[in-house]
Amino acid sequence: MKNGKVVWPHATLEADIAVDDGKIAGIGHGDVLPKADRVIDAKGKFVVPGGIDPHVHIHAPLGTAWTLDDFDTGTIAAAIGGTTTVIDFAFQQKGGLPMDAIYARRKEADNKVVIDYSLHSNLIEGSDQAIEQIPKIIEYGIPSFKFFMVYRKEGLMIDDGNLIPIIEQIKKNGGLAGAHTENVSMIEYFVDKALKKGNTSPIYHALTRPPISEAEAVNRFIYIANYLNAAFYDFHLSVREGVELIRQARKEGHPIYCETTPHYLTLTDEMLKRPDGVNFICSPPLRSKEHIEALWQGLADGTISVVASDQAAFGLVHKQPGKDTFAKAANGFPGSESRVPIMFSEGVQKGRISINRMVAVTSTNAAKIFGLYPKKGTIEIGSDADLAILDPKTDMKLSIENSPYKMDWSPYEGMQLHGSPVMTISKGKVIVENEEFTGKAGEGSFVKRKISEEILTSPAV
Ligand code: DUC
Ligand code: ZN
Ligand code: ZN
Repeated sequence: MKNGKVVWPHATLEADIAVDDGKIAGIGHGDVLPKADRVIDAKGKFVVPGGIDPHVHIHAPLGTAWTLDDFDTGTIAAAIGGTTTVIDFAFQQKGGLPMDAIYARRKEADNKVVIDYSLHSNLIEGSDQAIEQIPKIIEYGIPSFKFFMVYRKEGLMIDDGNLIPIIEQIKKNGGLAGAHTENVSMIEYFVDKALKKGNTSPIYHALTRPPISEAEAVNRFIYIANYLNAAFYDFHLSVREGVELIRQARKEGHPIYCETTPHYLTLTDEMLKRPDGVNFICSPPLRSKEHIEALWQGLADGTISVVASDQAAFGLVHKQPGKDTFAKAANGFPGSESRVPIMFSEGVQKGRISINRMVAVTSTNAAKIFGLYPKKGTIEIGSDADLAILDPKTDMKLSIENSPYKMDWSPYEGMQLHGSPVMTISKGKVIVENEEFTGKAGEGSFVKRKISEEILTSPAV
């Protein structure tokens, strides 16, 4: 690859990149690099590490419904959007063991994924046997965990008392605890009250999960993690107060990390008032402009380390039941394919973050936090040749018309993008070119992860 502007979190350099046997073999200028079978000219374009999307739910049972993608269509969508690694979830079953969920998920994914992938362990019951398995899960190469502080009635919540022995065990074995932070009791109270009054329209989804219900849970998890001297990753942060709490904890030196998503950065709760408002139900809910601005600020100043998609490909069929009452709509949006394009167009091209920061939050930081670095998330000799080429000159409208898989709606319908990925390379092979996917199912692999001591003991990224 020649003539591109190669981007890292701390530098941008015009350079050529040589690839051999799926790895980066050289970075420099043409005459010093080995001759190549194919030379890709990236003049006028950015060459970035392939995106890492550490929060996707491919063909997953969330609530009562299954998301509509599969490990082939789901990872093709990610690849089309410049992403070369995803981290999905292995949901422990009721009465089951977390390792069994991991084996089942691998069976489903291994022959289908088109890019490399990993899993988080999502514990929904902290039984003694489940806690006993934590060292084995980490040893297996899955050192990150997610818990729900909400969804008590659905049987998914881990309560605060149970969190203590779980986090202790994770910390002792070199893992990272993460959570969906919403205050369950407040939300149950507000939802019951709204429904009793007949307040069932979509906007009540947001009104019954006010910012305090998220901020309080972020604060509580930070307290618990700090008390146990443990690291913590907050999934899908959406509120200003949460940004402030995490900024303060990191300033004090605690290893606290968080992610936000493109939908919290670009869509407001006003969407819930539209005739198709029911489609815009997700949890935590979309927020007002004040929160969007705080999230961009947090991204720019280093408080927010990661932008993930929270891909949950629910179609209209899953959203429509919410027309009777917001409580019945499936929670979540498709969008893994739009994550890097939106961050490039809305973030870099609009001057909110630099291209270097974009690389950090869409790739390098996730690689570091979740233990994929330097194999993934950077352009260095010996790293996997996972690359995306971004063209700042392309214009594209996000629409269901050009959706890479069979979705019947897009939360970003009509959003105009200036600049987008035009090529994706996974382990040295071009898998997306001219908007066409050219890879194959099963070419991705499960990647074992190990998180560094630095990440687990200080706010390292
Ligand atoms: N949490 C997620 O991470 N994704 C979709 C729904 C939810 O509650
Ligand atoms: Zn969640
Ligand atoms: Zn999610």
